[in-house]
Amino acid sequence: MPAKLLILGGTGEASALARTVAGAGLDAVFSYAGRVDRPREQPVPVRVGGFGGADGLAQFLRSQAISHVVDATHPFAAGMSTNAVAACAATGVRLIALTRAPWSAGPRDRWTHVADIAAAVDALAGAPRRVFLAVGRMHLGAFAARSQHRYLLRLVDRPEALPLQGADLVIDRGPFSVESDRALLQQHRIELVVSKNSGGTGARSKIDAARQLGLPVLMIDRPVIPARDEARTPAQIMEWLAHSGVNLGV
Ligand code: 3Y8
Ligand code: NAP
Repeated sequence: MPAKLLILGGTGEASALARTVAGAGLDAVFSYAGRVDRPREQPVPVRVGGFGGADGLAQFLRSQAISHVVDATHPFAAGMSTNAVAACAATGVRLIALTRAPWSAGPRDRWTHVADIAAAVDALAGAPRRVFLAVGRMHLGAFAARSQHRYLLRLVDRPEALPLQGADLVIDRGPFSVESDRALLQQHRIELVVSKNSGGTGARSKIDAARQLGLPVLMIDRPVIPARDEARTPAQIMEWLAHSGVNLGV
């Protein structure tokens, strides 16, 4: 049976894999959740929107004759990744994750690790500070409980409404640069950076800029995801495909 890949996307690594897969002439479909207005174009066919839970994904795998799933979603996309494990187990479709190692603090980093978004909110008790809340849009509501701070937010799309009053807003999508993030932190006189431990390179510039400026970082650890095979690079994914019988024509 010819190979047909489903790439669960939405990260820089997923886009790099799509370029490799297109270059190898493999039949693939790239999937976005539909979170942002204009997601990046891809060199393979794209579908946008949820599947309808694990059962909906299993149905998609069957109806589209998907032979392999590469879960290249973000480490905080725990719902999608959990559904991928369940749907692939139910259908017997091969699954691997393309995921990046967590960041770890270096000697000059001033990190405080917290377990999740709720723990980050708890950790923001205390005197008012100027906080760069760089966790995106979906969990902003949780931080309304800590309205004593002055927040700088960076979002991909301009929102209709914000759950945080008086926040400063930057509309931008990564990847970002250390120089521009350092300037942003200085311009807004930021005293604390709140970040997900996303790993990879596309979101790390604010962490490097914080280190250069000697700023503390509240680092949110990743959610737990069910066990699955994992790879770190598109090349390892291509090896995995070759080992599972896909003819890469080389
Ligand atoms: C829709 C699709 C590529 C992928 C680029 C990566 C890097 C730039 C850095 C900051 C942190 C944040 C956020 C971030 C980064 C990459 C990558 C990454 C962080 C796009 C994209 C989609 C999304 C969804 C969006 C979330 C939000 C999170 C912004 C595309 C641009 C904060 C995560 O408004 C919303 O609803 C946004 C939602 C999930 C987290 C949140 O809770 O708000 N990403 N980001 C995907 C879909 O529809 O399936 O256009 O590329 C992808 C990228 N965002 O190909 O170059 O690989 O991670 N994305 C975090 O890491 O903390 C920004 O500002 O410093
Ligand atoms: P999530 O909470 O794990 O998933 C919630 C639901 O969104 C899933 O159950 C699924 O709906 C749908 N979904 C998520 N990713 C999808 C995809 N790639 N294709 C089709 N449907 C998808 O996911 P999330 O954290 O909102 O992330 C959404 C997207 O943004 C993903 O592509 C992810 O890679 C990207 N992203 C997320 C973050 C982050 O911080 N969370 C950062 C950067 C990029 P159904 O149950 O209906 O199938």
